[in-house]
Amino acid sequence: MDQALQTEASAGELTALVKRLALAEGFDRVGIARAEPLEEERAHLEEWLRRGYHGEMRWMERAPAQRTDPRLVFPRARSVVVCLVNYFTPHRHDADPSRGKISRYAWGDDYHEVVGAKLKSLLARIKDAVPGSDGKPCVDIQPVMDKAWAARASLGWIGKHTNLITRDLGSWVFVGELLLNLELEADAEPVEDHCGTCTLCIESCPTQAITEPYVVDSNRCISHATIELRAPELPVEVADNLAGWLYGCDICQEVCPWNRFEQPTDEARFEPRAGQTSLPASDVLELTPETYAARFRRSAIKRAKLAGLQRNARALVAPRDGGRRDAGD
Ligand code: B12
Ligand code: SF4
Ligand code: SF4
Repeated sequence: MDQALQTEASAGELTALVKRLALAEGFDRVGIARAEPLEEERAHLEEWLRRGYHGEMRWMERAPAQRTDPRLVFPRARSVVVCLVNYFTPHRHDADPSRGKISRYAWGDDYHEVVGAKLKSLLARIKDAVPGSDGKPCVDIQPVMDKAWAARASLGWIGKHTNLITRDLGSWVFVGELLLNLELEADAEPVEDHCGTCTLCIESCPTQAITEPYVVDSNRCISHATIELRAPELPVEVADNLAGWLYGCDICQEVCPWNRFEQPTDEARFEPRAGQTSLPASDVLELTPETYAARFRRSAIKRAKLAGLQRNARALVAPRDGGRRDAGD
């Protein structure tokens, strides 16, 4: 950051301004961390990759140094402004077992677009207010560890299910960042880990994907299998324990006591499309490339591709012999 600019307004004044603008943009929570390498997190990331726990996500192997050092993503970064958006809407999954459940995060419009647009708009406001300021918006797809930054910015802790938990909104929050060239005051009072002796998420995972506290093996995770995996069939351990999920999985978060504090979001774009929180497997199997593209335009569900979604629907209606199925039984 230019020295002249930085001395015109104090770090404290700039920090207050950035936080005010973030809340005005509609973010639910905002915190600041210094743009420094994430040393401990890098060790965990490398161990996770070494064990092959990233499954199909080969792109996670690329540049762990960049993933854990924001200055390799935006060289002038001095601060990481971490912004949370609550996505909880007060709807439940359909009890009808012929329908496949969609995970909450994908009920409404694609969060990459919603959160990404808010971050871009926040950056524009900051640039207007502070001459010479610049930054880079990041949400999910950039090589930046979103949850680790949220924990660094004192917005919550990473739970044993590995999602970020806030004390007041639980874990139904998306995480995005602005890497900024402004020297801001960091929120340096970390939120304590409040998991305590609880192990509900670990015990409730139908595929034992949480192999130890704070570690998810994607190869076993329903979310990874139904969203990321491109194989023509689901892995046996997932197909036999699908628990009614068509796209993603929310079980480890649904059982978490901290999600009793969930509050409805103000963001109308996260309301379930056409009121649907689940989809009939038969409807999914009848989709054509055209009807699929129209139904899931600007939806995160597009990530699974039509072939992936239909593979998941097939696994729901016709489980393998001896397979346990919570939907349709
Ligand atoms: C890869 C990925 C996945 C993978 C792997 C999940 C994972 N745990 O990493 C899969 C496909 C399984 C996945 C699933 C989901 N994801 Co996802 N995913 C990501 C992504 C792209 C990278 C995460 C990452 O860096 N993983 C690397 C590993 C090493 O990190 P980690 O498991 O979190 O481990 C950390 C700690 O647990 C700790 N740790 C690790 N090992 C150990 C060992 C010990 C002993 C200790 C003490 C600590 C420790 O250190 C690590 C670094 O901080 C982020 C977006 C991003 N760019 O950050 C979204 C993100 C994490 N996903 C998100 C969401 C919403 C989901 C789902 C809920 C979607 C769904 N409903 O299906 C599920 C949740 C499943 C789960 N229990 O994690 C959100 C989470 C929001 C939140 N509140 O935390 C993110 C942040 C996207 C976003 N920008 O909002 N995801
Ligand atoms: S998302 Fe589902 S499968 Fe994956 S760790 Fe959580 S409960 Fe297990
Ligand atoms: S279910 Fe229990 S152990 Fe798991 S994240 Fe929530 S509080 Fe932590």
